[in-house]
Amino acid sequence: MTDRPADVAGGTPPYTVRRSRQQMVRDVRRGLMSNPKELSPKYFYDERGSELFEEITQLPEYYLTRAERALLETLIGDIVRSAKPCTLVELGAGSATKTRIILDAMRAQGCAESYVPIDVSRDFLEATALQLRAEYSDIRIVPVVSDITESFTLPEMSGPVLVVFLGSTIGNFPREAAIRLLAHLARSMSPADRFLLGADLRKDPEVIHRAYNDSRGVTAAFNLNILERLNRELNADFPIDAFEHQASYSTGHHRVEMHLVARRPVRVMIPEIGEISFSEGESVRTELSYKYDRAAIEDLVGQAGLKMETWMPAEDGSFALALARSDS
Ligand code: SAH
Ligand code: AVI
Repeated sequence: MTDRPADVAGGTPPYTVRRSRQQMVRDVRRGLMSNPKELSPKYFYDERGSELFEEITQLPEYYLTRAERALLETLIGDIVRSAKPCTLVELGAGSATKTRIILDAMRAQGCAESYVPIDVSRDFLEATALQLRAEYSDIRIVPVVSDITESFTLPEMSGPVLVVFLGSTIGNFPREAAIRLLAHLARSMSPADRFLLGADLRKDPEVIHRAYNDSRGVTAAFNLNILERLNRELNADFPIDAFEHQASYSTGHHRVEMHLVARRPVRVMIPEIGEISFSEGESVRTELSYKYDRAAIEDLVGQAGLKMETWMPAEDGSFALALARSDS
């Protein structure tokens, strides 16, 4: 990779923790004071939220993770043989569970020097890095704590680099933000680097609906945890039982829209922000999750200055991997 962006990611913990808290106060103030109210999905992922997401990935209704894992297991050998990466960079790495499939394939191919997981969830990322260092003592594990919507610095790495963005996390960013993020990435890629994207595909709306409304209520707990996090970290006093999880699929927008809806009129105090009122039935939008087809992904990567080389859909059409390179 070349021409790396200038801002420093990570930094010394006390400074970045303070800075990210201030950022959180600013984001929450702006989101809860706007009409309609919203909160950024990046605030789902404190330690509890990251654990709940891991639980979601194992739910029978949440097909995304299983579908992507199956694709990786089948296709990663060919991808690694053609891209010949020595470094793996992963955006929104989380627990990096599927990443092991890629690291194993790189090792088998004979070059697996470094793994750079990037995630906004500091504690979870550090735990992931620790675990991976134990499992892959021969690979340099260099975690970067950063919001991928902002510019971030990558450590010195030997190329070629394979950048992966799995789990269809791209879908949690509206089109313009997704293009900006990918364009930023594209500018830092050398001709030999490759980008591998996991994307959830458009399908029977009922199947998508069930994936975001599971029978065990784990997705509801994941959604509500964002309010619990505001109580824990900002000393807010959200009465959690006054809010209800809602997720619906919009076929027009090709996206799941996830909300927390007030069951009754609620007044909440957030000391650094002030009082926020919710009328009965008023909602906070917490997440969008876009679903794609080949043309939509080709357009997205194209707009970002990348060129799609290979489109790899699952046989049942549930999920796809797309391999792209820089178009310059
Ligand atoms: N890649 C994993 C995890 C997906 S969950 C998988 O495929 O299963 C989404 C991950 O993206 C979480 O770990 C979350 O902390 C991270 N994330 C969400 N928004 C982010 C942002 N703006 N910047 C960096 N990481 C982000
Ligand atoms: C991380 N991301 C791709 C998940 C999704 O499916 O949009 C987050 C999630 N939200 C509800 N369930 C899972």
